[in-house]
Amino acid sequence: MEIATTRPGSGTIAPRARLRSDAPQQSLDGRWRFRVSPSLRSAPADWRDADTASWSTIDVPGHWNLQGHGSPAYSNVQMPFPVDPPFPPDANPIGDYRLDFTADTGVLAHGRRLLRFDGIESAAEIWLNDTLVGTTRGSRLTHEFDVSDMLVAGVNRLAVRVAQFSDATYLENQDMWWLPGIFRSVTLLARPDGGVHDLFVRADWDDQAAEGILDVAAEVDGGGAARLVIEELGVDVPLDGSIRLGGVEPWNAERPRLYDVEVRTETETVSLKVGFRRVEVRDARLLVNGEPIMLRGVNRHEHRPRHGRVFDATVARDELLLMKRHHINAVRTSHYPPHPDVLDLFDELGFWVIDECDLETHGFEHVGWRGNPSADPAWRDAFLDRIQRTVHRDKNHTSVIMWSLGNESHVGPNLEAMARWTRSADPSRLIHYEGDGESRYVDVYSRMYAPHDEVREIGEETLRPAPFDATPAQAHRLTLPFLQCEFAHAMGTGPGGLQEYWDLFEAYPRHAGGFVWEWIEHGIAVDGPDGSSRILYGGDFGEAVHDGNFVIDGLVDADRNPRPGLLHYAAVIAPVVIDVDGARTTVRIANRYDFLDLGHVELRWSRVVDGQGTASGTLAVPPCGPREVATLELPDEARTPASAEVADVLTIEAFTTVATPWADAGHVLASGQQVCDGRPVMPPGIVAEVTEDRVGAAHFDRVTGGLVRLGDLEITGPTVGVWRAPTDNDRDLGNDELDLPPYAERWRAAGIDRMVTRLVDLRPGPDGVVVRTRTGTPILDSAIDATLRWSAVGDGAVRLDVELEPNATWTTEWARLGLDLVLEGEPLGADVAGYGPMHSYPDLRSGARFGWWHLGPHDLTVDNVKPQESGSRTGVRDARIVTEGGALHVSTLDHPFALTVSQHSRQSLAAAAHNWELTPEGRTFVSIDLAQSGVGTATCGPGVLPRHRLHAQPAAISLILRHEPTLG
Ligand code: IPT
Repeated sequence: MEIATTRPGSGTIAPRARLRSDAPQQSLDGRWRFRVSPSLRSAPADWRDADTASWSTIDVPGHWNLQGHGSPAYSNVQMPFPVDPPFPPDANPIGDYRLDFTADTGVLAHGRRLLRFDGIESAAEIWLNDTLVGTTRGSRLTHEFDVSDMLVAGVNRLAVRVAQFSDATYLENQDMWWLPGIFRSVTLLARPDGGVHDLFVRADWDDQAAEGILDVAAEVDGGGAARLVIEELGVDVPLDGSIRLGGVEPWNAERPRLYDVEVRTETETVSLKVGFRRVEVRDARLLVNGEPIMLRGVNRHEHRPRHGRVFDATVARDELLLMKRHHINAVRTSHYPPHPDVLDLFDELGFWVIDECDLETHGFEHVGWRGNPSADPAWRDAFLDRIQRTVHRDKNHTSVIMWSLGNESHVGPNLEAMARWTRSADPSRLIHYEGDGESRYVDVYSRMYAPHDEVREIGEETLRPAPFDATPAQAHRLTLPFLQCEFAHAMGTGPGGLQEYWDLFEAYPRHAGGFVWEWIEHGIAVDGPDGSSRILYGGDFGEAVHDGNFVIDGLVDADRNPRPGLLHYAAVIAPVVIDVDGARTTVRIANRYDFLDLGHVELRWSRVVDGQGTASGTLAVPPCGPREVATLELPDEARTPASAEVADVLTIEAFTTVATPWADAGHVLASGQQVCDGRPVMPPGIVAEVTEDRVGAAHFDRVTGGLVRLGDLEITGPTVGVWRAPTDNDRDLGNDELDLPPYAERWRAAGIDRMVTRLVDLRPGPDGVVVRTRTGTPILDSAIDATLRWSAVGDGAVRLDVELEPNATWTTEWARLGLDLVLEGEPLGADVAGYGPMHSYPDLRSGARFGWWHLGPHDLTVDNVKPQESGSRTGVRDARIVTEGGALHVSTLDHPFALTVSQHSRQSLAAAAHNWELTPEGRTFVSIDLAQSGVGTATCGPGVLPRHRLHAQPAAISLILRHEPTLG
């Protein structure tokens, strides 16, 4: 087997469209015989005819290292073996696959038969009945072979030898698990004489004439004639050139109107679903059907925690429905064409798609791009073969608006050759490649992780006259729309700064949106010793080279449960924006659909005072076309003053009045609020017993000055805290502050993770106790002075007035400024009047609404695969925290606070590498934060924006605390 060439695979027929046909076909998926050898040299020579009785069996499609043969390995940019192209390492698992099968009579009835492989990682040699069929390169690309002369009636023997690594690995260094094997389907196809071998359907839309233009180029075996049939439109004509169709509707991602089209020859009928649409660039804007569009996108990898990249139709459909429910309208198929059926779903459900070629030579970055295949003529055919397979397979899909040449492959003539070929083969779509640094041979200006300021500058530059000394390349770029093919790295707690990006995308006509990196976390699930499922990441399988948890960076977890980041993103990209004026007189509705009016939307308003609904109603939305704004009067009941203690909240929700394939009618698209802070009522004052260690219900430790008990609830603290358990983003650099270490390191160096408190004094007075402390960092002289005035109020409650004052020596920004309390018993939940239900931080809060939220024990924090800070609720005015030991009620008398209630201490979170390493601590860790830093998206992209950073500053708050009895 040859696995160190620079060439494409061999023996295949020319790539062609994926067609749904009535010709017979036979799936060869199922249980195959399988054996793995540690290297090519040690792999037995007799593999094609050896007795397989001693071999094991394996699922095809599947990855062998997820089926008990070896283990998965994860690396991002780094190559897992020496960069020595085109050679793979000697230690290179070789999988031998064997299947004896009887061909169906239907398949045998036709003279021509093809054998199709939809995906084999990374290189295969295929034999049928001891005859070499051919070889494959391009793991996520379809290869078809003509086996007409090899297939026999009776038993056929198919033998496939697969190398985990090969020359192809240098072109497939995507950021994902190395998962070898035949992981997509294997199919035998009968090809009728005179059948439809290939089709290229171009369904254009003429916006001026409001007509579709259908151009179908067919390659009929034997050159015979074909008919074009569109029953719905009464079309039944000989297939010949293009036809204009009046009375059709265009396709767009918001209204994905498809027509059933058939192409019939005497011997075969192929059926397609076709949508009419035109993609173009005009005045540096991205237009579809003449209208500018906004890509509200995600990068989608194919991943399932126990099956890797093996497709499952139900999972894929559910996942796209989940995207639609969260307003995602665009997918970049990072970084390879997905399973072919996913394209059908994109067409049907409505997504703008950047279909990306299976190409990434990122590993060469580590050697300064020395020897990069993109620039080496020896690899040229391999590059062209990859894009040709991509374009041909998917060329009939309406949803595909751009072809992407690949990801992170630097520069070189081979990429330019791909672009040239693509442009000539399919001028109806745009070409994308982020790595074309000057946008010379692409149709869109694409960047990844450009910081906000740069996004603003890129938007500005098309609003000014082009500089007189612009080079031709610069002048060309100024005519292009801008998108971020990757932005907002959804790793851990984050991504912060989404709203700030989106405001810029909306502000500049050139901007066409972007794609969050990434949709899904690629955790691999295994059974732990106790039988429960554990999610693993890079390094957990003993890899010598790996990139740790960098593969856990999704808006949904590996099982596709939404992370808070998805909920915030959904609010940022919501198709309707609702603003209520402060006086509650009017509400302003902005339609952010690109094509739909708001005829399918109604508004529901509701008024909640201190948690009790007081009035509600619905409002019809006046006519409001795409990108238009409407203003509505609010009814009197929405605004009459009420006396609230906590808050008086008016919420307006936009909901759908019709069902869609992804949501029932009543689906909430957006909400807006107007929150009036209440006037807290002080419990009646009492004369409480005050001693050095007691103020009413509060019992103090005379040594520390902290609480030991509130009523019957054991409680310690408050201590002053400015640290958080570093998030993934805190541990990383951020592309805007390369001269500073990551926050986690700065915090560690400043010692804020180990602050020490000294009691300055504890003085009983006539109505309470004043405790003064100084909390300082070890090693250094930075400190925060706290004055805590405790007084007893009625109903067993205590009042706490806090003043915090940092000294002048602080140089480190803080994660937060708060009061930390530890309660006895594991947390059981919390009732919170504040912003929720999901967690929020200053730069990650678009989806949070003020409400009276009940949080169960699992809602309090986020079960991140790698533990870190999470779970803050901002704008809290009142909260009841319930633990096994009792309940603590906290409410503010002035400013709202941010509340974090955790089952684990920050030290435990920071020390654990996986969520399953954490053990119950028997306590509940509560933080009442007076200020917080944002979270940023520094794992890739900008860190915390200056306006969301927290510099040392004084703060004060007045709180009421009380122990409340719990039932049972
Ligand atoms: C960027 C990659 O394109 C993507 O595949 C992924 O690795 C992402 O980063 C990080 O998760 S490349 C990066 C060096 C900007």
